[in-house]
Amino acid sequence: MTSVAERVDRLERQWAERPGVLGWLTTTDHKRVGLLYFWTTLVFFGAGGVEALIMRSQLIQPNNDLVGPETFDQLFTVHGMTMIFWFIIPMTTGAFGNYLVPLMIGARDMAFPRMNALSFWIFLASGIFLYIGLFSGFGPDAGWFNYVPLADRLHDPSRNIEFYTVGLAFNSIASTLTAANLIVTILKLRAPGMSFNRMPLFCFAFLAASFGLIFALPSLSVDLIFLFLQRNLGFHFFDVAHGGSSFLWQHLFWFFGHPEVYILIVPAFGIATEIIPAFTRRKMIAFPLVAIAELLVVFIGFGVWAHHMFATGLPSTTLIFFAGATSMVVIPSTIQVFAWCMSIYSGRPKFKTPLLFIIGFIVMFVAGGLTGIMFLAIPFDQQTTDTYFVVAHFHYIIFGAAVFPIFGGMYYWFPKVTGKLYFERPGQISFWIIFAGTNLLFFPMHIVGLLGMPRRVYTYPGDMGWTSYNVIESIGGYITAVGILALFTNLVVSYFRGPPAGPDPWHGPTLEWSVPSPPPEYNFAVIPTVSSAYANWDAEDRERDGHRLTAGVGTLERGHEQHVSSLIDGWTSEIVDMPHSSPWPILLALALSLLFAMLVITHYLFAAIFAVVLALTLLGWHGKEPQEHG
Ligand code: HEM
Ligand SMILES: [Cu+2]
Repeated sequence: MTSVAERVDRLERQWAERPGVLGWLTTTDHKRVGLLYFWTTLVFFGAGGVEALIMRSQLIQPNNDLVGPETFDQLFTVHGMTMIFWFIIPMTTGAFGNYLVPLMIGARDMAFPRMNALSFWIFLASGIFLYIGLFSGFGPDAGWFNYVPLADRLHDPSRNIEFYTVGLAFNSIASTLTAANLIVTILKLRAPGMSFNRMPLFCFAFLAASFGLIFALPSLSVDLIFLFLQRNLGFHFFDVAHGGSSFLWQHLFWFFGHPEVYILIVPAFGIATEIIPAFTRRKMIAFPLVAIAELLVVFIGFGVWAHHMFATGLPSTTLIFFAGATSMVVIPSTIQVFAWCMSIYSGRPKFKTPLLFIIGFIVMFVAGGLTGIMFLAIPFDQQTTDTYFVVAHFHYIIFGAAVFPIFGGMYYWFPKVTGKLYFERPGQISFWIIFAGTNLLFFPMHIVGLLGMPRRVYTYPGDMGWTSYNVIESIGGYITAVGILALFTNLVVSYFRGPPAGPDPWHGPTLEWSVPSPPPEYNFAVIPTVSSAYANWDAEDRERDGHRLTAGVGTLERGHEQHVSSLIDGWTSEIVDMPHSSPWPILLALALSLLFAMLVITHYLFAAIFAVVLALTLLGWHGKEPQEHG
């Protein structure tokens, strides 16, 4: 009779990866890929934050000359791009999604482990790309939505916009791969018994965001390709003088751009629906409604894009339609706000740091949502579009409804990822500093916007009545920076000095709390069986796992094995052998980076050569993997 210790030992040997740096360069383990995303997106968050603080330092007083207009243009453009494409989306889908989704559904890995690693290396390369552009003075400088004709060759003759088009197209490949991986993993690798109505709300949120990415990114990619062809090969897609239309850029961009803002915040909703039950000791109110609302927000988000074009002269019937469609988004959003609030109110809340960040998120999201509703009034939008009122609105929504849950999630899953507890008191202090700082920073922007201050101005005259608001905003920015530094200092110190956490310090509702902290490479010694969306609270099921492990039922220990489940009911339909760590993902990303680099400098011959190298690498990828383990 094989003992449990022998089974666990066998699993550890089968799932162990190479040691050292080589292990990280060839890893396909979802947890390691998740951590690579986590650390890399934090670096980009830092870069985006520094850009923001330079802008706030420039704007702290009128007629300032800390930076000039061209530099300021690059700062706000790269800041916006970085925060959206290189911080929030890869942090939620790439870091949180990769690390947690397989653990929450009871799987051993993501559906496509090598593709997962590939998505990370492409993401990293695309970010290095963008910052080579910025540091060489060719940073994108026409704003994050890059309108033509401002961004065409005539008005922006240098390479800046090539770093925009090629950089974003490159980044989109990584997001598409991650989204496809999350969708297949959530639909096909769930633990036995995990039917849809027993799947955590976190997974519904990531499923919704992933479908959003799959359907939105093609519109952006087509737009980017059209602009690259117009700027470099004489096409006329957006060139009005030759029958093109600058409206085409805006329609294609916002058909992507508006769903994008929900793709930014819906995963964060998922984080909230994990933290609230854990710290209120009760299940989420209206579970099915919240699950549907998470999917509906993204779905409706595809039908509202022209609300970004209320001041472009579109026919009023069109404007009224899009204003009406936009108002529908309020319904699924409000369902979620009520469910979060009523679950906290009717539970036994413990106001620990993760829950504080979720309460801060609800406050900021509602504040940002209310100004969003104001834009439905078309004349109001036509008055305030391109002013600081808009900048205030989207920072409340994005910083409030995405970054706050991300910070809360960092604190909540810190014990799971590190095996250590963080220091609670400094945690709460970091929350209050960030909460006060962001409101001091972003709230006055509403007022100075209503007073007529346009966005994207690198300076302003002293007699407009805007100065005091800008001073407050900048001080708020510095305080926010101090709060964020306090947060990371606390986590780093806790990593080295924190008390041991054990597998389940919060008695969390989902399966990641049923495995050791940090989780072993094979995740589960025995594939758990599930009978509710709060599987870790189902003590009988967890006890049965122990018996099944002893008996060797569901341990899948014959190789690098993973169960595959039926789509709706989540019953196991087959067992597959998963690929293991591999050099091909990083090699493929390298070949792709060289191809894109040649496109930026429009060296088409070399681009063609690297396209051949890329094809050869793909052939290698589909060949036999070098054997690693007995
Ligand atoms: C850390 C705190 C932050 C500060 C101090 C800050 C500050 C700023 C400032 C001053 C601008 C330029 C406004 C203008 O001149 O038009 C800006 C623009 C922008 N910010 Fe932030 N921001 C912060 C965080 C974020 C985050 C977390 C996001 C997340 C996505 C974000 C997204 C954007 C976008 C999209 C723009 C518009 C860029 C454009 O006009 O093209 N910001 N931000
Ligand atoms: Cu929108």
